[in-house]
Amino acid sequence: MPNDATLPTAEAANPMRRATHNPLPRGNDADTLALEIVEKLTYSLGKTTGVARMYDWMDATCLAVRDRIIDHWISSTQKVNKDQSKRVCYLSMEFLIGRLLRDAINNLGLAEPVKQALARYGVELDLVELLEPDAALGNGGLGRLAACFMESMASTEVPAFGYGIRYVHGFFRQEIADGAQVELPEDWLAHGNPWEFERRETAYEIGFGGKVTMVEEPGRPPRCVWRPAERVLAVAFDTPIVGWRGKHVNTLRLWSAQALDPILLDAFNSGDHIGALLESNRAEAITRVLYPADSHQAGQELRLRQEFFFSSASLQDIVRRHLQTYDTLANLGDKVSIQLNDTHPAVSVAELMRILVDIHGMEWDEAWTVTQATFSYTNHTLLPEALETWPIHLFERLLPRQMQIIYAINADIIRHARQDKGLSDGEVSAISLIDEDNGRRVRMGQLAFVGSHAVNGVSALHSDLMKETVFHDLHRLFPERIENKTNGVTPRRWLFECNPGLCSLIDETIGTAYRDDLDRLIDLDPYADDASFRDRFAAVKFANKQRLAKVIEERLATYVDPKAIFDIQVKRIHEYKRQLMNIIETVALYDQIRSSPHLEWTPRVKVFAGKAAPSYHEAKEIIHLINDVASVINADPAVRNLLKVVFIPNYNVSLAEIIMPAADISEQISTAGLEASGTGNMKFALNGALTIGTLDGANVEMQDHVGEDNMFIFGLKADEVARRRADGHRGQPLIDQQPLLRAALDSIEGGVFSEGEPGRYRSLTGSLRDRDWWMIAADFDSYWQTQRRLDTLWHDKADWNRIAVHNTARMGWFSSDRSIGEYARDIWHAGAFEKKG
Ligand code: 26V
Repeated sequence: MPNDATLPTAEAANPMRRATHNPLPRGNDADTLALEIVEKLTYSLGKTTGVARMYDWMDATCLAVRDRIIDHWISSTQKVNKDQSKRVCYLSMEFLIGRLLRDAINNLGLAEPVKQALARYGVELDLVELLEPDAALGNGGLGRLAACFMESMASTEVPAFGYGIRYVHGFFRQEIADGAQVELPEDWLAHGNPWEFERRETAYEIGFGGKVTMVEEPGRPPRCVWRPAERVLAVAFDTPIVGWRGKHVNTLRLWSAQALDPILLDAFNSGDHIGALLESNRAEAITRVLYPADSHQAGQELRLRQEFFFSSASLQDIVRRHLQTYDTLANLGDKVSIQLNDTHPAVSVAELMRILVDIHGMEWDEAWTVTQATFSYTNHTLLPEALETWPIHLFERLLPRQMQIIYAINADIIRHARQDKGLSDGEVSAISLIDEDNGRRVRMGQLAFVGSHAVNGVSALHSDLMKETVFHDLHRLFPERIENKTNGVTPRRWLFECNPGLCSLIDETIGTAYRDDLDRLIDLDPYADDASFRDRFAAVKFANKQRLAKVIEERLATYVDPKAIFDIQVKRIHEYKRQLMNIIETVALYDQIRSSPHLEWTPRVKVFAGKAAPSYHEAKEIIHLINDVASVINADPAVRNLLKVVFIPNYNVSLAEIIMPAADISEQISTAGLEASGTGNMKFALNGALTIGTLDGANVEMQDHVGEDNMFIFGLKADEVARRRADGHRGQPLIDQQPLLRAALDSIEGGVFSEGEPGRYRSLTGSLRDRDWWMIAADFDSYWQTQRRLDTLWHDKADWNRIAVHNTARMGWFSSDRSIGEYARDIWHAGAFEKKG
């Protein structure tokens, strides 16, 4: 098998080369950087400054900055190796990293000199940065969290590897045509990727299908051997992730699929030019596209192949590296922590057992102890439709040995449940790894749970609900296992980089200590009562709104007034997130403005952005409705710019960086109990937006930190939602009692926003009248009232800005450095919390 264990290294060939890396000291001044960038332009890209295009400057800048990261990368790796430090391996199907240049420049403290260096050639750094493709290797919150965590692990010096998939096509590009979403392929690798290093020597064979046989050899206990029918190669591509102040650099290792034989030469030579490439196409298909599914199960064979592909490659890599240092796998859990980011890598539990037992001959019980010590699992959703299960027949056909192992694990768990804990049949079937009721399926959540020593939710409420709902019975069996780790966001990207104006103001006011410890933002809190500070804070917000208004003008040819309230909801489009409630409230407001034009209305701009999974019909209808409402309202002179509605297409990390600092109101209005955490809520509040939201996910803890008076909470609580649903809640009786809501629905159904096709939104409004599963009719009135409270508050600028300042000042706890610190302390025992010796 071609991997770097079998190839001679430079060190082996010549021991003199073992010398530790002593990078040349490089000046951090503009002169040196200008020289280095031009050197890259010349010798790596083959261009002179005279003919270089903006793209070339972008590549050259990335490469010059990358060299400096590499210096830190090598020294970080050498230090971790020398100290034999415990490593965290973060396995995630998604890493929504976005652009990396600004992150790198800022974390290395090179923003000014790089800017000046480029300016010498008449090149603007801000424009260069815009040319970097936005790496969209994720759907939404789960993938972005993985990216924030990678940055925070580097910043807090937790030795870590991120393991995932190098999708050729990331999350689709969204356009809006006639109001509807159109999905187009995304092509982030089209011009190459300056950040990655292909490691052709780090490649592993991944098997699929085939048979399992028992092999009996003299003097050895019988063992199972899996002979896959099909094998593909997983090749590593490494991207360095540099932490704050360049202290530490970790690796994001993404796997790319290749055929073992790139071409079937015999077939080609006999004239079958297409057939000769079939095998390599089939292999490469595994890492070709990211599944655009969020909160519903993608039940495709290719998806299971992706999951196993990256899980197996990562485990083979982890085990091989471990054995380079230790002669046993018994201590794997002391030296490696593998975090399963949701259930997508859960098959790793069975695959590690196979590697330990079948390949390395470990006893089953010991292997199980090692496996549990090594893994931990984070759950990111309670939505039943998102909980992964796979049909047994598919699993068995694709992964026959892993299926046997799952049966064996299941037998052990069930025996323990019956014998030691006295569980009844009903309780046993609830914890079983096999769902017998829906055509026999493997439950990946259950597998991840039993294979881990720690299982966590991502906000306090969500972790509690996990114990009561999906993992109710497993929690009773293993009452110590579930804990909470509330999410966080990296302040580097979500404050320092995206809001330089605010950071300058904070630096001047309280100094720069908060840049190393976000809790120190609290020093800003007293300035909420300082009128001149508030004015400067508001001026920064205004400038950020002007910047967003410009983007809206450029992309949508719609003018929005930065003096109006910017009321923003950006996130994946999903019924539980209730963009529908927001747009219905907008319609009701529109009706009111038209019927009482003489009243003093507060000007508002409603901003929406987000993608809908291509197969999620209702979510796409919601996008269509938002765009239809926008066309009518924005064209109506009767509203006199008091109300504008915009849907900005193609929401991604880079757009979020412009939007977050520009919000006055952050909409976090999910049906209570359904948003596991939310992280956009944190980004907005950190940048001084006021949150209107339900007591859901991390909103609950945000309220604890910023204070009840500084958040605008409305609506049913999680337990009330559950009770109403159980009582057979219906929308129509509530709609009948709410004239504003009734009128808004009537106008949507009457075709006001879909001229000539009044039935266009019948199914959306119909389900609201009927089952109202998402509690829109139930929460509408309190949502409306709370919005009007915000209208009133807007007129008292001192009050509004005081609250905004409190939000920024009190959000320090939501740094992902704090989250990572808790994982490192309570689950991984790594980094500063490693137990040595
Ligand atoms: C994702 C995928 C992606 C690929 C296809 C199949 C599939 C099925 C289910 C899911 C679940 C996505 C779960 C998710 O993104 N959860 C979000 O995680 C955030 C980070 O913890 C959290 O802030 C959000 O509240 C939660 O919705």
